[in-house]
Amino acid sequence: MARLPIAVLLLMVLMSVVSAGILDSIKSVLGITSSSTSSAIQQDSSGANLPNYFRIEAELVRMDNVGGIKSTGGSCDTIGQCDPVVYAYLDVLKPTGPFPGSRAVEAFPQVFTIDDVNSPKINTVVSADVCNKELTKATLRVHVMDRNKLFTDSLISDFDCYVGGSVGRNVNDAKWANTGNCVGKFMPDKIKFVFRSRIYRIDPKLCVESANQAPAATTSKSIFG
Ligand SMILES: [Ca+2]
Repeated sequence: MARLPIAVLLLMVLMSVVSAGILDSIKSVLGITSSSTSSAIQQDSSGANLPNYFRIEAELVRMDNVGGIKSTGGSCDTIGQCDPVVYAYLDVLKPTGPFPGSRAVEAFPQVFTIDDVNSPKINTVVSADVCNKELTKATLRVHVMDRNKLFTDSLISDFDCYVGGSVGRNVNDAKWANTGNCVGKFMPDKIKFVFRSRIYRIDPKLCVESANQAPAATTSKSIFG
């Protein structure tokens, strides 16, 4: 007599496991569907029970500015091409907020500079760690100025680049997402910025959250660059 309830119990457990599996499959299908229209970061199910220590890397690939213009639409320079100075950081604190996100523009690190090239290949990687926290979104913030020797630098444009894709289990498992266009804030039809990103789990001992913290605001630059 005692065997029957146990058998029923086992059957119920089995059915609940199967239905949970189906539910997960449905959720996963829905997740894949939504990722095609947004840039939400997709957590891998295999890492769901691992501690939340992540590294995000974003490569600033290139800027396309064939016309050599600045944010106002005018030419960067009367003679020659633009002299881009690129400042950028990965925003994991206020990724959905408006530009410039969690840091003041003055506190963006300079990551690249070149003279007399309107559309430079940049190929520079910036990274940020998320330590012991949920990771759902990240945004690469980019601020590009035209350097001028005699006068103040002029704004070329600002960009928000939405990081998405799957999370690698470790650096070897991490795959670069396809390159994508950032959202330009000025002359978006004429000045474009291309980036790509990858995300992977890291050893908690390697996680350096201070890299995400906004440094103290720097004093304004000399008007004669
Ligand atoms: Ca210039």
